[in-house]
Order: sequence, then C-alpha cells, then structure tokens
Amino acid sequence: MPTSELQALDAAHHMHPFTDGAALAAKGTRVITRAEGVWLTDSDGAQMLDAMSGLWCVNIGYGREELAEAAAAQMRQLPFYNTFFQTSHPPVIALSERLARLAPGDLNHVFYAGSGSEANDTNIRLVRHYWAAMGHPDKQIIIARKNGYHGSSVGSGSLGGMAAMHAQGGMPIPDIVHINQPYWWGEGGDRSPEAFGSACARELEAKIAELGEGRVAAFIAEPIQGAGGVIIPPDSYWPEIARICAAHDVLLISDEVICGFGRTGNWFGSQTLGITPDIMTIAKGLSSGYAPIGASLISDRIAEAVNDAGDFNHGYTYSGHPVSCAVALANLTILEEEGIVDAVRTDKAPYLAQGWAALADHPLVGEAVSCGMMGALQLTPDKAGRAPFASDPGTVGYICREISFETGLVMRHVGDRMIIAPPLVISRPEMDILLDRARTVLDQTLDRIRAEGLLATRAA
Ligand code: PXG
Repeated sequence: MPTSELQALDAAHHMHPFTDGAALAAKGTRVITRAEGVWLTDSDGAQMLDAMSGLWCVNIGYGREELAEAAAAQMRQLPFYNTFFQTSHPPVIALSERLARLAPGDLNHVFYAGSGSEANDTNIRLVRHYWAAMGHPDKQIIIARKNGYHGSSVGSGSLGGMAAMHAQGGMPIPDIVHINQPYWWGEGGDRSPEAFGSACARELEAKIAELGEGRVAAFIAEPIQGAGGVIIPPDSYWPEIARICAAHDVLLISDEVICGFGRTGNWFGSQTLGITPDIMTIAKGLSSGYAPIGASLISDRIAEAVNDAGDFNHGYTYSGHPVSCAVALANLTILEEEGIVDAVRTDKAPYLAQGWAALADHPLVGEAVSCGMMGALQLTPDKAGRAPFASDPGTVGYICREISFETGLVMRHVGDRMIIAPPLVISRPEMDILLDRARTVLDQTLDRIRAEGLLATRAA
C-alpha cells in the first residue's frame, strides 16, 4: 500500500496516544515498516537511527530471532493460561526466579502486569493494602513528584506529576500529592546543584511532617526522570531521600520502567544511584518491548505481610502472560550472556558520554548530560543565564525534533530539552553517526530559529 493510502486510513480510524489528532491527520503520520539493530525503515524506504529505542524499550535492539522463536514456541505449547485460580505455568515460574536473582536486595517476589501503568496501579493498591494489613489503615497517602511520569491510567497518571495530564479526565485521585523535582538547570536558581538537590529531598520530609507520618504510605520516583526530560538529580538527592523514607517508615518505590535492564549501566537504576527500594516497577526493557509485560518487584517484608493477609483482590487477565514471559526470558538471557549491561557501564556509556558532553560547546546548548545510555540536551537562547526561550515551551524543541527526523535521527523533545536513549547494543561507529547527526541538527535548528525570530530570551 502506498504511504498516502496508509496515512489516509490511519487518519480515518486510528486515534494516537498523546497526539493532536487533527494536526496529525493534516500532516500525515510516518509509517514505520521494519527495523534491524538500531535502524528503522519507513514506508518510503527512508532509514533512521532510532536514538529512542522505540519508546525507551528496545534495549537489545531490533531483529533478534531468539525472541521471535521464543514467542512462536510458547504460542504453540501454551499460548495463554491465567495465574489467578491457584494455577501457574513454566515461563512465569522461570521468569520470577530469574528476576528475583537479578534484582538487588530482598526484592524476591514478582506481581505481574501488562504494562508499566498497570504495575504502578498495582503498587498503589499494594502499599495501601500492606499498611492496612500491618495495622496502619490510615497510612494511605503516596507522595510523588511534579513532572514525574508513572503511566497513563487513572492511578498511574495520578502518581505522575504531568500538569497537562491532570487537566484531563479527573486526575489526580485522592491521597496522592506531589513535591518538586530535582531539576537544577531549570529550577535551581542561584543555589549550587548539591544544595538544591538536598533542598528538593527535604521537601519530602516537610511534606511528611505536614501530612503526618501516620498517613504517608510511600514515596515513588524514577531514579532518573525519563519522560520528564532525562533529569539526572544532583548527587546529594537520593541519599537524603533514602534517609527520610527510613526515618519516617515510608516505603520507597523506585519506578525502573525506563532505568531498568541496563539503561544506566547496571541492571537497575537503583544500583547506579545507590537506592534501596522496597518495590520496583519494571516494564519496557524487561522484554525489550518485543511483547507487552510489566511487573512490581516486591521485598520479602511486604510480600510476606500481603501473603499472610488473605486474598489480595487484584490482578489482570494478562498478569504473567506465558508468551510475554517467554519473550522476557529470552531477552534477559541475551542481556546476560552477551554481557550487554557490563558493556554499557565499561565501554558504551563512557564513549557516548564523552561525545555527548562535547555538544555543550554548541551555542544553543545549555547543558549536555547523560547517564548510561540516556542523555539530554537543554536548548536555550542564553547559556550563562540558564534562560528559557521567549516562545511557548516546546516550540523550539519541536522544530529541533522535526529537523532531527529529517536528518535521519530519532530524538524526542520534552519542552525545549532534546533527549536520547538508544538501544544498549549501539556500536561505536553508530554512536559516531548519532553524535554527528545531533550536531548537524543543532546547527540547522539554530539557523531556522534565528530566521524565524525565535532566538529570544523570555523576560525574567
Ligand atoms: N513508569 C515510567 C518511568 C515510564 O517511563 C511508565 C511507567 C508507564 O509504562 P506503560 O508501559 O504503561 O507505558 C512509563 C512509560 C515518553 C513516554 O514520551 C514515556 C513512557 C510512555 C510513553 C511515552 O517519553 N514511559
């Protein structure tokens, strides 16, 4: 089918997530038809380097036969069975054992979901149920962060701190509150990053004091905010958060949907940032996106209390779906046997970091930061003043993203911050292409916004 026909049918019948439908229908969607390694091909035959791993998920890259084989074999053997009524099946048993081994500390128990959103919905109910079972039914409030992202269901979208989401559909639900994010470049003002990081963490302590320790169940955060713009907290942030959670008996939920499975150079972002969570949310890289699956990894203490408290009245048809579990197992085998996580830490991330940091000399770039295989470029008209553009936030970022696609590089923009999270298997020559194209994109963006009169600083 020609591209124009595909676009017309898509516009007529397909409603896209997080998209202005009318604007997309007028413009025409880009149709991706195949992919191999880090390379996408569209319906016109154009090739693009996918520096976003699909949507932060294709950690092992595209085109791995082993996962296709695992899915086909499992579909033939047992395409579906549920895990509700005292039944189980080999792939879910094997995956649970594997995850318990890979996860840090005593996170030895797995509750499955079909996605990261569902897993975070599980976490809301789980921590509240846990505290009730422990004799603290008033410990119900969950503290999260502005500009955090935890999913798009009513529960997980409430945990998230995206104002544009809360404006639609009656969110947040009760007993979820938000504190500020540790985004030094944009919000740190005159303070040093370290002082700002500590101050942000202490907002958690102030909020617990305001609400009362006896009412706060948990704090949830991404080790590094992904969808919020790859915001890497100052070093002072996480140790202080850990101290506060422990001091006030508040459970710590690390949302590892993006940071998990090697993205930061360790199996989990918690390990890179020195966090000891009670619960971890996982999805995306768990199957490298080849099949939908999410889960909560749960500590011994919480699992034992919940198991001893009778029925936990919660679950999804696709909790522990056999095909997704088989695909996840094949994915984890590749990550382990090919040493991909170690390669990120010792070789790929340092190489990427060096080239990425060098982009900070570009006149449009306020900061160029990375951790593992995720990075951000803050665009600004005034590097020294850390100032935003006069235009609506995201105007310049969107232009930059459009130029990036035209240049054969898939980057994403969050406001006026450009972000990348390439497949972990990207080679050095491919990283050179990524870096080279990113610089070209920045040059062309600067030319374009200058021509359009957008290189202005917002009045303070
Ligand atoms: N937690 C985190 C940290 C995520 O990044 C979810 C939960 C929800 O997972 P599901 O599988 O329900 O989508 C996510 C998802 C973006 C973008 O634009 C990021 C996500 C999803 C969609 C878009 O960066 N992350």
